[in-house]
This record gives sequence, C-alpha cells and structure tokens, in this order.
Amino acid sequence: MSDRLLEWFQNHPDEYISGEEISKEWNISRTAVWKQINRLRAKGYDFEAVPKLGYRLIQQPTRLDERTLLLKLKTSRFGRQLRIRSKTESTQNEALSWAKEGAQEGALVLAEEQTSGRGRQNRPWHSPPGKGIWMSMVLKPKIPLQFTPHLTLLTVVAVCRAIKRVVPVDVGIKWPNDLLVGERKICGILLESFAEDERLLSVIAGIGISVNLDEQDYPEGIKDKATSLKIASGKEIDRATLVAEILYEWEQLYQLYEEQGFGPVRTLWEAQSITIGRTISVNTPYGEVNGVAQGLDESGALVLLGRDGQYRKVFSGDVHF
Ligand code: BT5
Repeated sequence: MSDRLLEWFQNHPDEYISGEEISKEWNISRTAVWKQINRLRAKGYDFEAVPKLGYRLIQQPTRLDERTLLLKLKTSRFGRQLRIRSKTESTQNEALSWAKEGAQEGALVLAEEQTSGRGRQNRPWHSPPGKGIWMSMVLKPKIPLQFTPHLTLLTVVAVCRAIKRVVPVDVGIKWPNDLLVGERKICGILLESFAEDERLLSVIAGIGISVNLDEQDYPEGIKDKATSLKIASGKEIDRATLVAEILYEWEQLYQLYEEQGFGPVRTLWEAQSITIGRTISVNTPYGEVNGVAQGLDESGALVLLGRDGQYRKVFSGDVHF
C-alpha cells in the first residue's frame, strides 16, 4: 500500500492530496492513511501537512549510489571494491562471505537498511533505512592475532577525525569503540576476526553511524542513550561525503600503522578520548574494575589507577562514567 501511495506522490509533485481523498481512493480508514504517511516519513520521505489541503511530498531520501561515492573517493584501496545494498541482514555477514570469495583488502559493503544489525556480544544495532551509514570493510592485516584491538582503536580514531572534518559537532571517543556527542552515542564499531591456527586471515570492520536519524526514529530503550549527527548539528548530512572522508582518514592511518606501529594511533586516540582522566567503572568478563582512566598501553588495553594506588588493565568491557 505505501508503495502505491508513494508512487502517487512521486507522480504528482507539488500537488496536495487530503487524507479524505486518500482514504476514499485506496479504501482505507483515516487512521490507516496517517499510519502509511508516518511509515514513509520513517523511511526518510518528508511531507508537508496543511489543514484543508492535505499532504504534499517535499523531500525524498537521497540514496547512496556507487557512482557518486566512487567520484568522491580519495583513497587508493579502501572502498575501491564496493557493494551497496538496499537491505541486508548485516553488512558484517555480506563482507565476510565476500572475503571468503576472495575480496581484496579494502572491499566495502554498505547498506541502506540492516534487518539484523549487531553490536558486540550480539546486542542489536538499530539500522533503519536511508538515514545511517551502516558499512563493513574487509581488512587483511599482517599482524599477530593479539594485536587486533589496535585496529578497533585505529578505526574509531579515523571515524572521529572524519566526522570532525565534515560536521561541526563536538565528538569524543569512549573506550574502546564508541563515539559520543555529550553523553549520547552516535557511532559504534565492531571488529570480527577470522583466524586459522593463530594466523589472522581477515578482519571484518563494521561501522554504524547514526547520521540523519530524527528523534522519532529511535526505539524505546536507546532513545535516551543515542543521538544522530543531524540532531546534534541541526543539519542534514551528505552521507556519501562522510563515507569518502572516513575511508580517506582510515586508509591514511592504516598506512601509518603499517609503517610505524601502534604509537601514533595511541597518541591520536588519547587526544580524542573523553574517557581519560575520568573515574570510571568497567564491566569486564571477569567482573567490575574501577579507577581513574590513565591511558592505553602498547596492546591497546585501558590502564586504570584504583583508589588503592594499584594500576589495572582492562582488555574488553563496557565503560560507565
Ligand atoms: C557497537 O556495539 O557499538 C557496534 C555497532 C556496530 C554496528 C555496525 S553497522 C555496520 C556493521 N554491521 C553490523 O551488523 N554491525 C556493524 P556495542 O558497543 O555492543 O553497542 C550496542 C549498543 O549501542 C546498543 O545496545 C544500543 O544501546 C546502542 N545502539 C544501537 N543502535 C544504535 C544506533 N543506531 N545509534 C546509537 N546507538 C545505538
């Protein structure tokens, strides 16, 4: 139904149609009309609603398309092999299958919508259509398995730098993989490694950014914890420009890491961090650790100074301020 209604609006630009006319034409109740309009709004279609005149389509979502994105790319490897899906379960799964079929390092899968987007420990990642950047890239780093946390930190630094270039928002890194504006999350990163006999074969690096989501796009449960670049900056963001900037920063930093190791990434991470210097508690798989966050060690672990004067390292977990 919403497809046929949308087609009508698209074929009649600048025309108003009242709720009553829609309800007669399509033989549905006025409440159903309102629901259909809201369903389209959630997909990024914007309607003007004028009393007595009705609804008029004023904006359609911009789709990510391959040609536009390739024209914006400034990279040599990252994103040069590209697949853009309108809907998929998770770009992580698609990128992994592609890696198994022989995709090169830098191969990128983007989706307008994910039906089973995931975070760490299989937590759901909310990925509604047309408004976010939901993407996964194939990496084939020549590093020992135990260094993979470096790549999460490297990726979050690259995304943070790219966002700051494109959008005027004050964004900071919460250890290890979140980007926050104020206390609210706008981006999460998930790295999944595939190894054989301790040898790292590929890493699928997933990035989820709430770009143009509006308040009503968030379900209960994350509404009060999340925000988007659009809400934070008051402007709609061009997603292709941001993707191109991320890939550029990411490739530059990855090359630097290949040449100089973790040192430069660590310095950049610490400079953008909102975790360091704060008293935090970390829920680790081995229990809760408390203390003042000091910085990263050479493996990427977070070093905490406890009230007992002891230093403790945490390798994974969720930070609470
Ligand atoms: C993450 O997990 O932050 C990693 C998220 C990675 C998502 C990308 S999207 C492309 C690729 N394909 C996938 O299937 N995944 C990756 P974690 O630290 O566990 O955080 C999950 C928590 O973030 C949830 O429990 C929510 O509280 C919050 N959250 C979920 N969706 C969000 C959204 N759209 N914006 C902001 N916060 C969100």
